Amino acid sequence: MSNRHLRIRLEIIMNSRERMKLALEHREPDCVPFDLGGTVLTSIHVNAYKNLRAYLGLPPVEIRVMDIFQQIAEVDDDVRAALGCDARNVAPRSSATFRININTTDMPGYNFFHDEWGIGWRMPQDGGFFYDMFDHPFAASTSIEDIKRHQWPDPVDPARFEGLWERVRHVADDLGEPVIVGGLAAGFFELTCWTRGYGQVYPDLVNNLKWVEYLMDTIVDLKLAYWEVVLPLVADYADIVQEADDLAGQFSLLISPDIYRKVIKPRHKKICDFIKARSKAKIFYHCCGAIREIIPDLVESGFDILNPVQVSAEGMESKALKRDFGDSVVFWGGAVDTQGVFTDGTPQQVRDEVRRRVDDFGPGGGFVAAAVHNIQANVPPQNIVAMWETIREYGGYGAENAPGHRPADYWQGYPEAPASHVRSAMSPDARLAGRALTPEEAAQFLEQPGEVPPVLVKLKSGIIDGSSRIALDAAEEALAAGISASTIIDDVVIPAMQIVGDKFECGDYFLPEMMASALGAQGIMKLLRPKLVESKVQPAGRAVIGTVKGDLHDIGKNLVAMMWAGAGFEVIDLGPDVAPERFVDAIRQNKPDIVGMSALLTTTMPMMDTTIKAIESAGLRQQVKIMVGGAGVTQSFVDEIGADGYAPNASAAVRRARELLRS
Ligand code: B1M
Repeated sequence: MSNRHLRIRLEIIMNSRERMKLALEHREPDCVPFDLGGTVLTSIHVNAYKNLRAYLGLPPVEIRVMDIFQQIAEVDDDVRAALGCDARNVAPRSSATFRININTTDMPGYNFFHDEWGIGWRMPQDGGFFYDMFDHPFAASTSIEDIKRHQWPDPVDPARFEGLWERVRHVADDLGEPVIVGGLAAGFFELTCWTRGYGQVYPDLVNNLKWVEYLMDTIVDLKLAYWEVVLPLVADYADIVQEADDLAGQFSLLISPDIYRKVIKPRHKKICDFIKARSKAKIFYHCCGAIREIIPDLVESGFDILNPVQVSAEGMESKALKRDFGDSVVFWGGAVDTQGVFTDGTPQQVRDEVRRRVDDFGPGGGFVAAAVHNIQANVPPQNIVAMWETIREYGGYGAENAPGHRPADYWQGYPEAPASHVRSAMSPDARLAGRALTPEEAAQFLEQPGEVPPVLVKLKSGIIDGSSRIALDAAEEALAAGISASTIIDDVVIPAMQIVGDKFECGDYFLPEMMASALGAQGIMKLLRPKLVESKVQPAGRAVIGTVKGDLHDIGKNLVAMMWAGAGFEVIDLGPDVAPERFVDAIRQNKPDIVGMSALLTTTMPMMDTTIKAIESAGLRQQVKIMVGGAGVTQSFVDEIGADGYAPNASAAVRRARELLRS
């Protein structure tokens, strides 16, 4: 296809900066602004970009990488011109005191480096798509002194700002494009997760709050120092400034609204107030997943723009979002989700989807059209062009047929989402997390008739409220009092984790509470395992689990592993990024009853299929049940790849594993 053939039915009458400014003020410009490559969160993977260029009939070029971690491309001017991209990133440069040194020899199979925050990143040499984190400077720290001693990046190193003013002036005055000023790395909560490790931060929010707040404040201070220098420098040229944190998953927030309001929101507000006191720029905030419940809080914090508007996540239905929050936030993204038809649908399906989103988000302005998150490596170019054409075709304002004025004749049975289609906020029960249960509450949770030894009450409440130290002490006390390991597990640990799982499933518990409880249960299982072996008690089953090759998302996999351990399974956790041959080796070595695989990316889900085939080829398929899960995994996918089972969450994973082992 040649770029001459791209169809634009629209009369373009504004430049990109004028168009964007109106849209950000919730007014209708000539057409919906379109963003590809304007931020490191609305760009395109280098592989997809290469394909797109070829499809547009543009000559091959050496592709510049905009962000090494995500392997996304710098969108070249010829593509920008062909598609009429309306946003351009003017990111500060990296500090002169730091240079990325990619080591290609010292970690077999990987290229790796440490960034200026001390975080280690690696990418598989064989077909890797991304650099993934593997090393966190505070992974083992508990002391505030460690945070003080750490070699933090210099946020105001003049090298970062060299030539910045000239660049913003050029973008605004010469190119007539809006100026988006990038922040200092990721958001403060995200950087907290990256420097500490996701597995630690969430339980920290329950039982190590002072330490983790100190870490957060250290990072917030670095961010403020950065904005203090950059904002006066770019002055009124800055139209948009960028911040980002991931606070939600596919079905709910990762942390409770309560923790958001108490711990994160005051810091978000501090950053936004600081920026707004120095600039008229709108604040762009990236947060994936199901964030509906805290959108009013984000607005109160001072964010003006929400991205990526993950319309496939729970409660993120476009029409209802626009209806409920369209006056107070700009939606930047949401045009089509890489989790769905964008990747595996036909161009016509993409067109239908995009038109529907343009019709939902477009009326009255307040919408910048972009795909949900960076366009992933496996999105076909014809679908990208179908998205773009539809935005251009249906995104024109002013005409009779503009968004909000045409009949919805193309979409039958379009659901009218209720105002609050999300998991509930924490019920009063959940507030038990963070304090010990009263004896009455604990006895109620034990659901056991008759007298319960107080030490077991203490143990059970310790697990449920995430106080791992109390729980472990109680387990030791119970053993010393002659209570058997199997009684402790069967009567206390498993029922306690069942309650924790139920609370997670029904939305009373979020990741911090769940992980704190699960860590407690894991510690107890470690303590009890030798006793079980001594008394020849068999575990409920043996499980091998891992996140598949190329995929780093391990929060959900860790939860499943912890819940399995809490349910009495012996769990061999292979970690994230596990190649098929490692699964095969682990089966040979450990002879598990069940193999669990997790994948969160549409680009890595096919690796589950590859892994199952490798297990089959090794002649091991009949020996194990295979269970899979992850945000995008559905029952039909499970059937397609021939897995034995699937569970939508960690609690269901326990039930399903038991069923599979019975079958
Ligand atoms: Co990423 N990410 N991410 N990410 N990330 C998603 C998955 C995404 C949906 C966001 C989006 O589009 N808005 C998107 C994927 C889109 C797609 O596939 N088309 C995405 C992307 C694109 C990416 C990158 C490519 C980044 C990029 O281009 N910008 C990059 C890829 C890195 C890599 O994997 N190689 C990336 C990186 C990251 C972070 C490092 C920043 C971080 C991961 C940290 C970590 O795990 N250590 C991250 C996060 C946090 C997310 C979101 C926001 C949250 C995921 C999560 O932890 N959820 C996610 C948004 C979303 O999910 N909508 C997103 C909480 C967790 C408890 O849920 O993992 O679903 P989940 O697990 C559940 C169930 O699924 C189930 O039980 C769990 C507990 O209830 N389950 C199982 C899981 N495994 C199971 C196994 C079972 C049974 C049940 O049996 C064995």
